[in-house]
Amino acid sequence: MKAVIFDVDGTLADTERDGHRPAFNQAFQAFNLNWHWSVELYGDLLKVTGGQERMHYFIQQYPELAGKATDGMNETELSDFLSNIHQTKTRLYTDMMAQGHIPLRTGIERLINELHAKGLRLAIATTTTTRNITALFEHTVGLDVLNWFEVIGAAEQAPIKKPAPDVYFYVLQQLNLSPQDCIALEDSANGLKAAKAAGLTTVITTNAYTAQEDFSAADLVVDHLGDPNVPCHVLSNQFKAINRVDAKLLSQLIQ
Ligand code: XBP
Ligand code: MG
Repeated sequence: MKAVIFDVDGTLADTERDGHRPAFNQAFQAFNLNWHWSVELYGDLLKVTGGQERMHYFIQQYPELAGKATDGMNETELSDFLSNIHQTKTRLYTDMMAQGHIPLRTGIERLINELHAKGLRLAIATTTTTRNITALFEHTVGLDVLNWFEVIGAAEQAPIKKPAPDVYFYVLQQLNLSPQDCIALEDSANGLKAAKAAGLTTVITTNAYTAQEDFSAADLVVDHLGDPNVPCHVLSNQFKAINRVDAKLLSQLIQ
């Protein structure tokens, strides 16, 4: 194992329900839209990765909730409108991160520190925007830790989002490594599809939104990575006895 590639939303931190979702809702208000994404509705909207793509899906899939606000717009006008909302949403989201209410998930800081100490290479492969990654690190473990990540593949680098493998292809190319030398950490079926389509061994940490998804293609499924006093639970069939996911276990999965 030469590198570990981390997904962001849902994997590094539970950012969706109490981060992205309320930021979207506040942005809708700022644009005088009476759109509101409930916790439950957001679970369905998460089928689509990428904030702008998710708003497109909402308008198409839930016309009774979306109302007439975008009626009469052509494709370009609609994309510009959603892009403006999304910029506001990103600002609101980063402001929210600055309040520091969203911690990293169990075991993330421990594993990042261990991998870095062992000289393993670190990368990020996400569909979210770079500013959101910076905000998450800045207000949790700090930007020094973000600097340990050699490659950051985000929305700007891979406009075709997961489940497409593009962002993983970008990261592998930048690392100049083959997928056999790397492992991906993901939390969702879309993330798993993307990582697998790029040929990567993949560990899934489930969360409330993704726990029921199909992870049969994953190499290991756990509820979280585990910490010394907080053992993880293995949800797939192998390695039942482990308490935490560490560098040794990750390299065993690759072999
Ligand atoms: C998760 C996503 C993102 C976020 C919202 O990305 O699909 O769209 O929900 O962020 P990942 P943006 O799990 O790959 O990190 O609004 O910036 O898209
Ligand atoms: Mg994710």
